[in-house]
Order: sequence, then C-alpha cells, then structure tokens
Amino acid sequence: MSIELFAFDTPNGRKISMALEEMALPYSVRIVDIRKDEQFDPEFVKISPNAKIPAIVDHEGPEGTPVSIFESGAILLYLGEKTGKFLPRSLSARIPVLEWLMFQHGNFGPIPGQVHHFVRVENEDDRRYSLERFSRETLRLYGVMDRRLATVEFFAGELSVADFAILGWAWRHERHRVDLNQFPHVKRWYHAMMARPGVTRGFAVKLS
Ligand SMILES: N[C@@H](CCC(=O)N[C@@H](CS)C(=O)NCC(=O)O)C(=O)O
Repeated sequence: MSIELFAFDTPNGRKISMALEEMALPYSVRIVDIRKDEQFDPEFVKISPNAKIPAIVDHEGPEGTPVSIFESGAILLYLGEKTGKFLPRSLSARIPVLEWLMFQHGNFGPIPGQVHHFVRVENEDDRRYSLERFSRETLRLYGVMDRRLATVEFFAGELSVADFAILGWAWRHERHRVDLNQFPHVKRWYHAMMARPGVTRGFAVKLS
C-alpha cells in the first residue's frame, strides 16, 4: 500500500503534495477539512497530536512497518531519507538544507500566517498594530531570502526539501501582501520552482 497524505489546500499541505510528486512516490489523499474542524477528529489526532495538517501514514515505513508522521518538516526529512532525493547524504551539504528548513519552520510560516489572520480582522483598531508588525517582519524575511537567492540557485545550493517548504508559503505571497517585484531573486526562484512539472502536479492535486 502507498502513502496516505492527510492534508488540506494550505501552504503546509501543499509542501507535501509537491514533495511526493517531485519524488514520484505513489500516494493517496485524505482531505482533512480544517474549515469544518476535521483536524480535531480523535482518529486524526492519533496521528497528528497537535491537530494540524499535514500528516502522513506510510504503510511501508522503516523495516516494512507502517509509520505515521506529523509536522511538515519531519515529513519532508522522512521522505528525503526514504527516497534519497532532495536531501543530500553528506553532512556538509545537508547543513544548509536543515538551516533553511528550520528558517521556514521558525519564521517563514508563523509570521506570514499572522498576516493572513490579521488582514481579515474587521475592527481597524484591533487590526492595525498586529498587521503592521507582522507585515514588516514578513517583508524582512523576504529580504533575507532575496539576499540568499542572490548567491545560490536554490536555498541550499542544490534543489532540496527546503525549497518545497519555503515554496508552500511563497505561493501565498499575494495573500500576505508581498509584491515579488521587490524581491527579484525570490521572484526568479519562485517562477523556476512553479514551472517544475512535479511542483505543478503537486499544486493541482485536489486537497479541498
Ligand atoms: N508546524 C506545522 C504547522 C501546521 C499548520 O499550522 N497547519 C495548519 C494549516 S496550514 C492547520 O492545520 N490549521 C488548523 C488549525 O490550526 O486548527 C507544520 O509545519 O506541519
């Protein structure tokens, strides 16, 4: 049996559909509709204790034993280990993959995610401070990424799972009100990534 992907049509869900497509792994999708609070279903919480998508069940996990995994970064590293793709074996080449993957998890996700939230707050007084704060920080993060991509083609040099993680969020740049024209190196990388057939398939998979 193949891998089951539990996901919804969000940045964190799309990271994994694009990685599965790029790695040419067979999988089936189990939509977890977070608009209907399906992430709190006790059966789902058994595999994703923080009640968030994405999660996977690999029925042919280590030593042929089924395994479930939550947290998109853990899933990406697992899939990279499993396939030997987009995750270098050598420690020195792996370090930048880990750095940029952790950069995404600690920053470029939690911060633009706050913009997605506060932009919808109707009361101007409630919205102003938080939206300004998180929008400014989001722009700063794009600046960090732009400077990195001025020196390398992909975040870790070679294409890696870190690019999939970051692309999931960059895909929503309009929603967090970022004009990619201000970040030419991010823009170049973004369009190159989005043009990849595997990435295109990953975004086309029905997740809602
Ligand atoms: N750090 C987690 C974040 C997962 C996450 O925030 N998922 C969102 C969708 S993008 C979710 O499930 N939200 C539902 C909720 O917060 O109740 C990961 O990378 O997997």
